[in-house]
Amino acid sequence: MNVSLNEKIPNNVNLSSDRKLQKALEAWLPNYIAWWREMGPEGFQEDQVYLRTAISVEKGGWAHFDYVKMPDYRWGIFLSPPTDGTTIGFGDHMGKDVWPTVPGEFRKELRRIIVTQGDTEPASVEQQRLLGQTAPSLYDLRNLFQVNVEEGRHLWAMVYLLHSYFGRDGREEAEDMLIRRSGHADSPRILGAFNKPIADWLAFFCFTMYTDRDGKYQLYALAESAFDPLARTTQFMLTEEAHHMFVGETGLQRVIQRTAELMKESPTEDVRPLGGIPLDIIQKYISEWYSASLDLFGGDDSSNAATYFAQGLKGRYKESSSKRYDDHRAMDSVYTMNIPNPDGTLTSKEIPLRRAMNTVLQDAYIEDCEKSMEKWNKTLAESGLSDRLYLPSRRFNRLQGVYASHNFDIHGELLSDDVWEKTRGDVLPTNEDYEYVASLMTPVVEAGQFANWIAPPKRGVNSQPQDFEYVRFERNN
Ligand code: BYC
Ligand code: FE
Ligand code: FE
Repeated sequence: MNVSLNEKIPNNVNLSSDRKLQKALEAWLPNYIAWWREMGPEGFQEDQVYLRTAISVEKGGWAHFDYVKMPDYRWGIFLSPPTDGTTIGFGDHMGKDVWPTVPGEFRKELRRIIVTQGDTEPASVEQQRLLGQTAPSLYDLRNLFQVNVEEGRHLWAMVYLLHSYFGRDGREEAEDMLIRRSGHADSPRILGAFNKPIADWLAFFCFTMYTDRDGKYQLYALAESAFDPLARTTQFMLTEEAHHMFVGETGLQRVIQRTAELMKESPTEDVRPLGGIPLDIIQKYISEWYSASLDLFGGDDSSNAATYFAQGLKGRYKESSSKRYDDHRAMDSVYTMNIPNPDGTLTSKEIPLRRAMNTVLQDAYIEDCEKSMEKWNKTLAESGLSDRLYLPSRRFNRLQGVYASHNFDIHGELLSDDVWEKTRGDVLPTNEDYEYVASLMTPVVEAGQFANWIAPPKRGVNSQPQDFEYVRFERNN
């Protein structure tokens, strides 16, 4: 597949052959850069960062590492190569050829999915824009910026689809992507978790662990879409996404490891006097971001989800690329779900499988989250501690879906409003918890040094040594 790296917008979609599209995207480019300068990492725009850039889509060969100033990052448009004779793998049109363009009858749904996906990408950059100022090391600072520039590229990926296939409406949607703001009272981002502040690095690791991981599952669900350009765009995004989850999972692992070390050093296992983050605060942050991320799957019983599946727009996790599912029409099956009655008691109900597709995707996500939890608990066990971390019940602290109607505790038991209000500070971070974590967030900018509350990583980026200068400060400090 032909890769053009020297054009204004690097791409492998032969952009120069479509003058009108190229002009439209080149007109959007300066608006994007203006947004990046205003809402991207604050205070680091002139520094040299050791970043990987996508330069091709071949397996293993796409990541190029070098120093770059973030506003000069080569945000490109890359789709995985087409495969001949691909057919639709699920839903009502199964077996027919995939669509190279958007069929008129599915335009509205596809636009909505692409806009919702696209909106999350700049949102996360906005949420993380101040974190550079308190990074626990140059290694972590660089990883933050890597995640940020790649989320910027994911926005490009969705904007390319909007510009190419949705005409004037698409161009307007692309403009709006740069107008909404995370947490803004009048024009917020679309989904809940993308309007929450990410105020400290523990929240950042939870976000990349749990919220980026929702991204992984949503992208997998789109990676086999009947709309082929969407499928191939999301396939390539998934190669970058893997790093975001690495940052989250290993970030939390390093915090937990350091806390375990400090607990062993402390006569009372209290890590506060030693400047560590207590396990119960780590647990509360996990519970907060895990439950907020479960909300991103949408309604548990959803007619939208049924429509998307029927039309072949959105499948399950590795729908037909794995052996997970053998019935790709999902017409006659049911999914059994515990649904709250008006009084909050639960009744087991069967709902048509297609309507439960958000929950089925969420099941795969939860399985994945449990694996990371096991790894972290192994770290605690190996340190000789009996404490364990856990994932709360999927009913806990929900704002979307069937469980949003009542309060459920971490075990999934019903709570009255009164008891919930009295006990929420035991299971979710309090202002004091946030303040304590904030008090530890002093920046560490010497190469090879790490803040006291986090263990160093096992290895450097791209096999670089531990004391590698991942960020070269160019400004006059
Ligand atoms: N907050 O049928 P329903 C990522 C709305 S993350 C606010 O229940 P549906 C990333 C919904 O819009 C992945 N509103 O849900 C991670 C609808 O509103 P309207 C992002 C919510 O449509 C980190 C109503 O509730 N990608 O990439 O089946 C860093 C009822 O809809 C929420 C996608 O999400 C919420 N949490 O499913 C960077 C994929 N949940 O229309 C990036 C594209 C639901 O009635 N999106 N609502 O006003 C979708 O596939 C679906 O829209 C959803 C919702 C899964 C989000
Ligand atoms: Fe992304
Ligand atoms: Fe991501």
